[in-house]
Amino acid sequence: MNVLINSNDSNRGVVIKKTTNSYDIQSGKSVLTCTLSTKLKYQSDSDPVAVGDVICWNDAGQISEVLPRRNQLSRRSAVPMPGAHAHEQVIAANVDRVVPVFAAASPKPAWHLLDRYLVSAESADIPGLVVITKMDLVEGRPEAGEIRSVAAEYQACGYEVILTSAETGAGLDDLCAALSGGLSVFVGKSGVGKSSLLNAIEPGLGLRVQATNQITGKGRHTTTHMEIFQTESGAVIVDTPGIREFGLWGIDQADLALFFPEMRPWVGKCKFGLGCRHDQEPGCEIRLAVGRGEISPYRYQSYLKLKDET
Ligand SMILES: Nc1nc2c(ncn2[C@@H]2O[C@H](COP(=O)(O)OP(=O)(O)OP(=O)(O)O)[C@@H](O)[C@H]2O)c(=O)[nH]1
Ligand SMILES: [Mg+2]
Ligand SMILES: [Zn+2]
Repeated sequence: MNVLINSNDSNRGVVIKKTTNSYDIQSGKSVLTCTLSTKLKYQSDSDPVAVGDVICWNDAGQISEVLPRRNQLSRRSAVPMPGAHAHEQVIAANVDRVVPVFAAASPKPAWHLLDRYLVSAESADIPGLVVITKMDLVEGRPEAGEIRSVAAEYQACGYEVILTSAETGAGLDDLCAALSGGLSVFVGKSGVGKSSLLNAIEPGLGLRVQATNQITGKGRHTTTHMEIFQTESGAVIVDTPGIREFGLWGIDQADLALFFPEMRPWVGKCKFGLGCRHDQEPGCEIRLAVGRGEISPYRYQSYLKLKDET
């Protein structure tokens, strides 16, 4: 398994589970629980260790070193109280695939989050794979058509989109195939069905799932920690707790269009070259491409919205 390959040294392993102040480390076939060394704890104001990290531990069973990361999927942390500083929250390290999960219904898809996940993945140079699950809830209804057109829109941008149902098993073979090799991170709002998909792929896992609120369709924040699971089919997947908001972190406004793959070919070709923010500037090739129908107006609006946040 890719992520666990480098874990054979005697005091080196991969973080496979993270709860408050405690980390499970897989090293070879064994798993041990570590805390953070004082040095690491006070090194930064955010947690220096994420699932997927390769770490070394000391004789006291504390993580003493985090090896350099290949990449990391981050978001802007929610600010706990007014006046507090936002910081980078690393969701997972050494990631091969970011998998935004949406429910076709219950909860209603919050599509505005999709471009946030994908832009964050692109900025870390991690491929994205879009999953829309609970398709059984909409088959034969008008919502199914709407979902297929959203799927087509993202496929046109070069993303693989898989429609599934943990209930009927539809799409699970395709999903397993797409997840094979490397570390995949499921991200999405609470209740969209992330843990249910894992259970459907690997029934032995028996992860806790919980019905969404019948009136609001909102999830109940059932999964409360990050954990990596390996499946018989060869997938290694991080199940994450439902995320309410996903703020962009560390993305420069000048680079944002590069993280929309369909806009990338035009970057630098506008009248104002790399100085163009692709908004009201004359001679903007991206806006012209939107006008010609080569870039989706929906994605372009999403770009403008995210630009104002960076
Ligand atoms: N009809 C239907 N229901 C599903 C499907 N997948 C999940 N559910 C239901 O949706 C509810 C929420 O599923 P979970 O797997 O707990 O969702 P989650 O994304 O892990 O939620 P958090 O752990 O809170 O982030 C449960 O009642 C599941 O049974 C599906 O494909 N079809
Ligand atoms: Mg869950
Ligand atoms: Zn431009």
